[in-house]
Amino acid sequence: MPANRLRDAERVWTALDGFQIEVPSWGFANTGTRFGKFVQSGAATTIDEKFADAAQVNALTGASPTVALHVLWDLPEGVADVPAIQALEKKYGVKSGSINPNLFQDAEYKYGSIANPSPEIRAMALGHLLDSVEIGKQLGSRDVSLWIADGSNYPGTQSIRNRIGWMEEVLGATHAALADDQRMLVEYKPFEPAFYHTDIADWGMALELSRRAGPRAKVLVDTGHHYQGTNIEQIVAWLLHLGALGGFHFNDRKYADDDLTLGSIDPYQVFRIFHEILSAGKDEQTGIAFMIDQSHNLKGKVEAMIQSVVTAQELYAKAALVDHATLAELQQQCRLVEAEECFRSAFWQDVRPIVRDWREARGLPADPLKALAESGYVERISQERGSKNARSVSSYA
Ligand code: PSV
Ligand code: MN
Repeated sequence: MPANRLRDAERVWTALDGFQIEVPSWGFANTGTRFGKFVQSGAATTIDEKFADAAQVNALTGASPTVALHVLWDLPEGVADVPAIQALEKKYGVKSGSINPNLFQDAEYKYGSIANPSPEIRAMALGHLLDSVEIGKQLGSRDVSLWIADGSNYPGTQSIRNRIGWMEEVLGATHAALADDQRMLVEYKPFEPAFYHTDIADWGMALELSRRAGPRAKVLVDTGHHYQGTNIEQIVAWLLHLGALGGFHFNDRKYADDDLTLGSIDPYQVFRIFHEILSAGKDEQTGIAFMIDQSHNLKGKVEAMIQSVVTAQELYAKAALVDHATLAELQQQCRLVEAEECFRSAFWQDVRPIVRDWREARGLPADPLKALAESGYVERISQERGSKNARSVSSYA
């Protein structure tokens, strides 16, 4: 094998050996749009089925050994559900990943949760956050991942500044409850469900609130939570520089928070994000949680999740091919076209043959999607779950 091909293969194999991406339990369940729910006969209807699907994705890709849990949807009884989850981890060989509190569904949160003017409702939200921290402790999962849906719909109807103070109090109290090996991730989103102001609308707000909460609070970047044209990789570079990057929710979008599958619209953007991470120092790279947060409602649940994990692996492999030494020299000398070509050529390289070899060497199927189709898994779950799904039109998760 020519020396440069051997070098590329080594880079890709090392990168893939160190790459894992968490799948969301809710990505296997029926979802829809605000206009209606699209039921799939194979969608997961129970937490057992979500674990089974996550295990299938991991078995075929070797890259998703953890599944993110949403507390109200997956652990409706809270801490009391922990033994059942532990039994599922054993049964299916995948672990619980990030714990996602739910502060957006209950009627009490109509005017906000941790930023609600009512002290009673803020206390209720804090109680749920502390339960989520406890669930994380008992499951041995590192990250409690907070998305705060709070905001308002009309100018002048809420004190934005009072709400900042209330959030600081609750986030500080949540941080104080974390075990030494736990982290708290603060996610931001510019709008939806609130349409005038959102209390944690961008990375600056998430960063400042995390900093004030404590050292184990970090920022979570959901790729769908930015305005059109935002340079997400620049935000990533800043967060890396500040040691404040906790992790990602990957999905893709064309217009807003579309929740389309990872890399489906703009794979170059995912490559650019991975490049920022891989070009950072080893310490800065450690601990970044890669997670998928998408609710594909037209594509088959398990197929789309495998497609997303495979796409992530391929884009990560491409980013690993960037020649950092050459690029740094070209950047330093401002040789713009050569620098861009050096960067771009890694993106355009077809890494799929190398990734296939890596899969086979690790005892995985060379083509995970084909292996899924041949396994008959989707047909089997569609049969087993079909009648339950026909009846489940009214429940979201
Ligand atoms: C909100 O849009 C979000 O990105 C949050 O991460 C939620 O936990 C998730 O989607 C699930 O709906
Ligand atoms: Mn998200």
